[in-house]
Amino acid sequence: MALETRLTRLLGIEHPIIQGGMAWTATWELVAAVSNAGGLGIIGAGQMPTDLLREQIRAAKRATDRPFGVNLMLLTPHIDELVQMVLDEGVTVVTTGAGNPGKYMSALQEKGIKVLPIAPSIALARRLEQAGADAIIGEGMEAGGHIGELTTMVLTPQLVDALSVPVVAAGGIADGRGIAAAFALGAEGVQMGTRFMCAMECTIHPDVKARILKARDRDTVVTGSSTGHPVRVLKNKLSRRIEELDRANDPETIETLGAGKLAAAMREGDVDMGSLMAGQCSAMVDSIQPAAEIIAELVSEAESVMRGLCPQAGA
Ligand code: TUI
Repeated sequence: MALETRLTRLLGIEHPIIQGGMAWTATWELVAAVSNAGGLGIIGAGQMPTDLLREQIRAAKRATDRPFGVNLMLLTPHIDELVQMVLDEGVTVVTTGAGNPGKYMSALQEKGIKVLPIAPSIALARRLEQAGADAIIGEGMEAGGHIGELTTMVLTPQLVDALSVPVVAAGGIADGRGIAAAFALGAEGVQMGTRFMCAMECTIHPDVKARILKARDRDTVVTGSSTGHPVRVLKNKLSRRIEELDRANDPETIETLGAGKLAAAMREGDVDMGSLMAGQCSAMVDSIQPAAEIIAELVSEAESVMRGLCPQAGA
């Protein structure tokens, strides 16, 4: 049984597994490893300077001849410049987060780039489909980083009912059981971030990987709700300080305090005062493995779970 779907055909990939485009985390080394293993690697642009992102794209191209993508974080002040550079360099796929990519859609698609916006709600997903999105990534609030309000379990089937384009489920998926569950809800692919943070090829600081491996079920918290941009992180000194500021309704201090803290965690390993963005499924990640091994394990587990649920279909 192969996990072939409209998504694998749309993107020209072997397995319907997208690696989340996490800022300061998903660099070309991880991206190329995931794409070479038959998934879709995505470079996390975050607030990266344009030249650095260009170098990342070029390095990924040298390391894989398979499709890969870039995630554009739409709150980035120089987003127009990043979009222009991506148009010039050419990638297979752009995913977007933290906003509505409507105004960039036609320019990207005219270059043959598939656009997969991330949507945390049905209304936004409908608008993005209308605007021409090739598929929609529905991200539940189990995910790490900036999140919406709905869980993956309720978001996914509603997106599948509301849309004609393929739906990719994200948030809370860490193993083959999660993939099988997403497929049961009608998704045609999954996006996973946290599991890939513990890939061998992921270049984040080893102390952050260690925190994920150690995490238990209730070790993440959503902070920054008072800013209008809630963010799920592993609990630490910074998250406790931001919780206090949320209670004091002081979004300005949160914005100031939060600046640069994701890079401080992921690049420098500041696990106390850095922003440890990671999903609830941190608790389900328990080893550091090569990306190819993660993908092979995910596919084989998903297939065996699906066969177990529906023995005739697997016969
Ligand atoms: O984008 C993410 N995850 C992220 S972005 C990020 S950087 C950041 N840091 C601090 C504050 C805010 C961002 C860290 N993690 N995931 C995809 C995602 N997109 N989650 C939620 C959304 C989203 C939210 C609102 C997408 C669209 C949207 O639209 C609002 C509108 O314009 O209608």
